[in-house]
Amino acid sequence: MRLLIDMDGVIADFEGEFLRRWKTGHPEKEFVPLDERKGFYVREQYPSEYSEFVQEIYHSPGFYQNLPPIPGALEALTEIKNSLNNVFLCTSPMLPKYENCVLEKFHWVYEHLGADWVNNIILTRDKTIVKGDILIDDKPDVKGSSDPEWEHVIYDQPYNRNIKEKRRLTWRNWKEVLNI
Ligand code: U2P
Ligand code: MG
Repeated sequence: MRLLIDMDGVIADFEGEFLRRWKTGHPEKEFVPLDERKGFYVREQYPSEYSEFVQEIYHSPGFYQNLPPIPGALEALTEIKNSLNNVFLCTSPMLPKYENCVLEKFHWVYEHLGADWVNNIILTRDKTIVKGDILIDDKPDVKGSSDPEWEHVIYDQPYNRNIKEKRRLTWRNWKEVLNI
């Protein structure tokens, strides 16, 4: 089996880090608690007059590299790699402002998972052309130019709970869901 695993919202806590920085940088402004997040893009849930401030946070140097691992993810990845030959990290770059994101995603993998895993990074805007049996991803709809070969197993997050028709996984129940 070939398993594809997304990074932000699955193994790296994009939302948690965003909210921490938002509260520190803009203590006077309203914020959306994590369990009330709706819709995939954080920018779309904040008032449009805050759009620049929201983007400033995830475009800034150090944001991607300093994302805390999602609890249980690193342990699960180590176990998964011991039982499967084919495991890849499949993540999308922030565009058009890729300057920090692209390099820092590689640093993050090196620092948290080690040099071996850096060999297994797939960085693409179109995950539908990547071959695999399962893609674990927090995005409600992973679209692209092809009909994907993989099954999208959704990584459970408050902003994707409206999706009922896909199998759902967390780092607490992954063994049962994946049957590993
Ligand atoms: O936009 C490129 C990638 O950045 C992450 N992202 C961006 C905005 C946002 O609100 N939330 C978010 O997670 C995603 O990275 P990935 O999950 O593929 O690692 C998005 O694809
Ligand atoms: Mg994601």
